[in-house]
Amino acid sequence: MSNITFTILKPDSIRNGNTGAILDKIVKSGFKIKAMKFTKMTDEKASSFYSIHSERPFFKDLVGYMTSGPIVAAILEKENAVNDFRELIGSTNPEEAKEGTIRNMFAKSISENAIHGSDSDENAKIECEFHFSPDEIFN
Ligand code: IDP
Ligand code: MG
Repeated sequence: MSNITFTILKPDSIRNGNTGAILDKIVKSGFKIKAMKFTKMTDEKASSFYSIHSERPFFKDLVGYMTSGPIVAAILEKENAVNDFRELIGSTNPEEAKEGTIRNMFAKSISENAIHGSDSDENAKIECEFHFSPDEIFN
C-alpha cells in the first residue's frame, strides 16, 4: 500500500468554490483517483478521525470546522503517494507553505487549511479504510 494516500478537501475548499481547481491540480500532478465521495462528517466521525489530536487546545475547533459543511474524501494512487502528496499540499500553516502548493494557493489559516493528506503509509491505509468500503474503491 505504499502507492496510495488519503485526502480530504476540507469544508472551506468546498465553501470557497475551490473543489474543481484543487482536484484538477491533484490529477495534473499525476495522482489517479481510486475512490471519491462528497459527504459530510458527523461529530463522532471527525472526532475519531482526528483522535490523535484530542488533547490539543484546538481539537474542539478542529472538529467544529471539519463538520461545518460537506467535504470531498478521496483515495489517490501514485508512486511515492504519501510523500509526493504532502509536498503538493504544503505545510500545515499556509503562511509557511511553498509557492504553488495547494495550501499556499487555497488555504486561509493554520486551522482552516483547505486539505488533508495522510502522513504515513500506515495511516493512509487506516484512513482509506475508515472512509471507504472495498466496493467503493476502483482500479
Ligand atoms: P496536517 O494536516 O498538516 O497533517 P496536523 O498537525 O496533523 O497537520 O493537524 C491536523 C489539522 O489540525 C491541521 O490540518 C489543521 O486543520 C489543524 N491544526 C493543526 N495545528 C493547528 C494549530 O496550531 N491551530 C489550529 N488548528 C491546527
Ligand atoms: Mg496530520
